Amino acid sequence: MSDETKVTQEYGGEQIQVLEGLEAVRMRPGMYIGSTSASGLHHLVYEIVDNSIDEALAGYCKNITVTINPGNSITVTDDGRGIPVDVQPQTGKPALEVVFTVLHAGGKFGGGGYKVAGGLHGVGASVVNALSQWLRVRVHKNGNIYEMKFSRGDITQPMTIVGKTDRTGTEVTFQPDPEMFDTTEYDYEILHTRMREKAFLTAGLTISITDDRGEAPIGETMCYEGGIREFVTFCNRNKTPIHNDVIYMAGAKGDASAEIAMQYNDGYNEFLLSFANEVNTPEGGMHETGFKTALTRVLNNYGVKNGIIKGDDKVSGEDCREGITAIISVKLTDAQFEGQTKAKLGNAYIRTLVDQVVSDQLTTYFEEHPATAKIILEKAMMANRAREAARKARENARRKTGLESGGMPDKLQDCNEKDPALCELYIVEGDSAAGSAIQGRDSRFQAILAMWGKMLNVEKARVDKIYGNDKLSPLIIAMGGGIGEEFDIEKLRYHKIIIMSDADVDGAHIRTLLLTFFFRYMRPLIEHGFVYSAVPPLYKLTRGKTVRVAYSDEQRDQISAEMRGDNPNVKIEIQRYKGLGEMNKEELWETTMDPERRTLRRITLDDARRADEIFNILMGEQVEPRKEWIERNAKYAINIDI
Ligand code: TSJ
Repeated sequence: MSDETKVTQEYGGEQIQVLEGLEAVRMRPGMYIGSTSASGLHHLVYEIVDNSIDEALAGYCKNITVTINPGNSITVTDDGRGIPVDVQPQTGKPALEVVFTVLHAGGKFGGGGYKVAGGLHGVGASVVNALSQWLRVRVHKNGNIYEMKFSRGDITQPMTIVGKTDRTGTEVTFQPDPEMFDTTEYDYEILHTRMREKAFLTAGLTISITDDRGEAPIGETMCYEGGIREFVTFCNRNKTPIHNDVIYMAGAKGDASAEIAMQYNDGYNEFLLSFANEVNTPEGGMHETGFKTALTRVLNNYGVKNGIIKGDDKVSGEDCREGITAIISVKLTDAQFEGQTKAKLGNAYIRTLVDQVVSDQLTTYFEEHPATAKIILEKAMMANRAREAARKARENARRKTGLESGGMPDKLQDCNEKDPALCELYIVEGDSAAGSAIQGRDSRFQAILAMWGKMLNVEKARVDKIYGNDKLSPLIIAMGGGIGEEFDIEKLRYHKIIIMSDADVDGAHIRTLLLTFFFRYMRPLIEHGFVYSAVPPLYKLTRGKTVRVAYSDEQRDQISAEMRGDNPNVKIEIQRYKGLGEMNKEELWETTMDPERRTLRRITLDDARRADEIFNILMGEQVEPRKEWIERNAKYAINIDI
């Protein structure tokens, strides 16, 4: 297909789509899968699996398998009806071929339409095909096994019958193209977590995931008859619930439906996960707003009506969500995803639907379960009192220390520039690295905050304790935007917050803690893309007077070959940096801090959520999940004092 190929095709009799060649995908892969980093690589799997899940939602598929094969190819199978193979009158080609070779205009990230359950199938298949070194599809249908093969989107084997079968279903195997991705190594944990999420969201569907790359296969078969109720139980698995039941609410209006499951634990964090058409909406939107408003209203109404809340002692939204674990899942045919990352649901009528469902059913639930209602309300009132006391204490502390007038912590070496958009805050672990960073930085716009020692266990702390914590309060004061519901991005003093820590166990520890802290108490910071991880080099290569650095093993080998040139016997000295502290100030500036030469990795909400999850497991009260996690992740295990 040439670059100019543009075909117009009728879809479902009404939806006109402009179709273009798959070259567009290889030209700008980020437009179609978000990025070419690990996240984009994993996205390929979701695009394929989503098709099988649509088949399950349409009622035709009960089992899905996902396998990571040796060499990092992926196989997805289902027992659905099988992709149609008949020749389409409009194109003169088998539907199967069209699914894999024709791009539907504007991918998910290009602002195009969104597929709905039972609607447009195969939307992502051509994108995955274009970005695969090779891809093979087999369809079991009409008693035959149909097979077709591709390479980088081009057909290498037209549709062929390769055998007989007595079942129906689809099987796709693809090898991501190394020319297109920064990395082609799949992370089992990431896929496992995502598939588990999909299994929770589609009650009764069985999804198996297997990693066949190691000596022995690992994997899990997941099926949850209880759907999102079981999802809540799972999320609370290393917490202590304060009431037995998971509260479940559901309702529908027209084509739209909403389901909510929730349960409170004895902690202080809010854990809310929301989905629209089984797609996670980390930035929330109308469904979350509807839930929050209704929850606050129901609790206050119940409290006033039953004499638990007296006078003006109303509880706030944040009070009502202390210690809550809630899953909100909505389905709708015209989902509008908003925000830069299309992570926020915009349809206003969904707010009304969720609000109504929660108002009616939670009120009824409380009337039928007064003991549970009392426990929940008392928790919210306790949160309210603590917050009030904390606010007073904070005001006093501010007056005493003169923080109001802009006093900055000792541990901060600030920059001269005052415009937050130009300012960077490096959070540096350890004394010696902080020393080099202070000397090596460009003090016009780079500030350094040194952090060390074990941080507070945020899991067990309420907002008031966090302000009082001697490790975190310098950070909060230096950043200037406050925390929790008070967090104000306008007051932030730096628009780049850069975590600079070693690539070792302690570095991973501090990164996990900081990301968890940002995720819980300054989430908009991550949503705005203000948080980064510095990427220090791993190796220093020296040949005579020439010095270069490498950030990975592959790069080390490549640079060493370049430096050697045609001269096989020349000595190239390779030194492994053990930590930031080993670099002198010039090296640190040149490799890690100079905006012209450094690499920064932007932290996504997904990264932060994963940190939060690891944190929960490592700091939680339950021993089993921690043991399991450490066993599974032995090679990256974070050595933490627990
Ligand atoms: F992504 C993909 F297209 F490659 C893909 C699609 C991959 C995998 C693993 C499965 C699927 C897929 C597609 N599973 N099931 C289906 N079903 C259909 O495409 C289908 C089947 C029958 C009918 C019908 O109206 O008879 C309609 C459709 C859309």
